[in-house]
Amino acid sequence: MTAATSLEVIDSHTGGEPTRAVVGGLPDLGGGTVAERLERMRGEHDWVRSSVVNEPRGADAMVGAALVQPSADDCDLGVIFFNNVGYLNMCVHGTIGAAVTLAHQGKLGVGETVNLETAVGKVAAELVADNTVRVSNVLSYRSAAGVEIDVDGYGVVSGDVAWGGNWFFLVEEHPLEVALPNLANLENFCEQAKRALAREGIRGDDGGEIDHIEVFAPAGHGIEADSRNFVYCPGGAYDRSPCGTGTSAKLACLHAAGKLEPGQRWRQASILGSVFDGQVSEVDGGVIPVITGTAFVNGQVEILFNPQDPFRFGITPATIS
Ligand code: PYC
Repeated sequence: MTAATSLEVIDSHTGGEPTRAVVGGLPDLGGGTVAERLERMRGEHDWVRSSVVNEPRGADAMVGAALVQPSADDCDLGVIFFNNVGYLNMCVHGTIGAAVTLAHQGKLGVGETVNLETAVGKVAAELVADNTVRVSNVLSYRSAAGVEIDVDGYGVVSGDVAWGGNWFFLVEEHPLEVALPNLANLENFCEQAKRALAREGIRGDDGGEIDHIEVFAPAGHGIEADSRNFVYCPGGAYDRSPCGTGTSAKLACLHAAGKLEPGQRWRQASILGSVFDGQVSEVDGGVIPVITGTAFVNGQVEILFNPQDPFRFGITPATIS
């Protein structure tokens, strides 16, 4: 492990969901694509992830965004996303957070766009107004419709499998109230659904684990939106935002079902009532979702590593086993 001195981070939240951008102090992750450097970070420098997002400094819902040099000529920056248990392919709320972080640093002005290399392709983030960012995401598509799984405690449930930069299982019909007071039941349902997918060998069509579960309800509560969701993330935290990759997966499913025209607006509310505005354009093999959301920088921290602190690299299962 590289001797850690300090890491510079800037905190933001996108519709209530935190992003901690690492803007200085990263160890040398070597060359290659962002996907290759993500694997190097996972294999050799996972202490960065656990120090930044795990307790005692972080929280389960926090997503990290390590800003690195891009390898692609048409990108301005690279970004590696991570969470409390591992690495994310892509994260739209984190991209929105990264863009307002760049604005806070004076590196992105209103009307300007930053092209970002992620582990799964190029995305573009335009600062359309102070704190408002429009993200053009990776190609998204529905890979299977009406997939039935047997969820412990709930019986047979049908949902769609879709890619929006991460793999999602999207459930419209379920017995749950999609509201914060029902959090424990929502989490239990989603965890059981995730286990059922694994048990029944249902994966994304590239063999990837379906590690995000998304359930929907009418927006309700006086919220101006087309739908409200609850998104259960790998690691057991729920997304406080409407989840941009999850919204992308939803848009891809709506489009595939003939329920969303190119350019038609879809407003996706989160369990907290924060809203992402989405629309798609058609491309070969699916759609390019464009998601607009709002984020605020709310902290700037230097992470310190006292050699006498047993939890300086964050609390992980390895710390306590
Ligand atoms: O906004 O794409 C997203 C996201 C993924 C996981 C948490 N947020």
